[in-house]
Amino acid sequence: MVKSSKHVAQSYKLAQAQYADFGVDVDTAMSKLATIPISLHCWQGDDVCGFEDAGEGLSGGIAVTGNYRGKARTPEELRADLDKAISLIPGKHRLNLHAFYGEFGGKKVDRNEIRPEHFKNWIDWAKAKGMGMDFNPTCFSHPKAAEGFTLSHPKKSIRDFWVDHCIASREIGAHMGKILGSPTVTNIWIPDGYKDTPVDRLSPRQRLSESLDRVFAKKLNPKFHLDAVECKLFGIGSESYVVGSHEFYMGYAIKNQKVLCLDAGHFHPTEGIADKLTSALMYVPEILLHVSRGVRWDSDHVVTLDDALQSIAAELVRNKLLARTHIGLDFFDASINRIAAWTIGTRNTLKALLMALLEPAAIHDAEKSGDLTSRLALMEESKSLPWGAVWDAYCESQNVPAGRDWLDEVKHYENTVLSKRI
Ligand code: RNT
Ligand code: ZN
Repeated sequence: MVKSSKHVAQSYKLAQAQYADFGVDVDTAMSKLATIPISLHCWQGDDVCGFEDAGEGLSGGIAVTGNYRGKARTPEELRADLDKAISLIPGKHRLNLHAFYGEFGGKKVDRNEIRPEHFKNWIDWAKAKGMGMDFNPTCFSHPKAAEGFTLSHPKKSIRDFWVDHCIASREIGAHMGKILGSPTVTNIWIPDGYKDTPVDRLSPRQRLSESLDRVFAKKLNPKFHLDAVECKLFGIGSESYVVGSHEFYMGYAIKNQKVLCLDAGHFHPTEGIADKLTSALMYVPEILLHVSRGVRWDSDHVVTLDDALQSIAAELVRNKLLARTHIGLDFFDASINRIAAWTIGTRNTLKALLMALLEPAAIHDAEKSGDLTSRLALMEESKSLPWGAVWDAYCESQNVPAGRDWLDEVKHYENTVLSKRI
């Protein structure tokens, strides 16, 4: 059932008045929301497979489960699926690409040989939409990562290979940023670690630090390119030790003034990343968020509108951190329609930001004046303000479906396009 625009407009009017009562201007919140880009991760569309010929399975302590029909098998299909998702998400966003999604024309191009030309179609696609792009070296799903170590591998020849891959990735990122006129964040995540307890926890970290120094040796213009590093607590097969831990990268990013990537699923199961933002941003220049959802041992479930997500959005807005934060998504689910997964996760991230932008200033005033009773009371009361009506109006103003109407479009696409991919 298509929700009538009339209902959206009526509910919006009432919501506007209710928010005004709280001193909140909903139009200002919507205009601000329209300026926040979310970097959509290409890898939700094909279960983190990529387009190399090698036929290596997914490795590196991450796993995709499910076998939902219609996974993208070619760059063209992946771009078409992204187009569909983008048409259902309000605002102007970015594309986050992994290195093994290059287009190699059927040739064997190893990871250390990738060049900007292998990404031309992606860049052209983004340019035509006025989108920026972000990038990632792919340090997994490769024979030289099969021993579970890459940049910190004890063998120099293997480290060298991954250093070269990361250097090539930075050059590609800088090229994208230059062509698209917006800095590309190239994020390094490596799977390195041990399943069981190591005795030497130090040497791999020393090697990682050295490798990173080599990767970052060449200065790139921050107008076009930024470097990020991503930590993790544990992965599948690296339960006992991960070389690139939080403390490791926090230290490295501070020392070298790199962008620190915080993935919401990369900490202890009950540990949120919201409270880390103001601390980390005192010492690192910028943050990259991997908006994700950990569930038990998996770090990458589709993002729901849960407390963790709302806390992250609230921290960014309340502390005016948006200008120094790059928001990207990182989840992969093959058990549901993949375009729905993108749409749900991205819309939820935007909803959380909208809720934060609609927060009454009176809550801040109460805290400043030491009236902690009012702070709690207003915080709780504001939770039942009609943000959903503002969201629907925002979607309509951005020409995308309001409410659940986007689902009909995904179902239609599934029946007419995805079901034909056998
Ligand atoms: C893995 C990291 C990393 C990957 C992507 C594919 O745990 O979160 O960001 O998900 O690079
Ligand atoms: Zn991540």
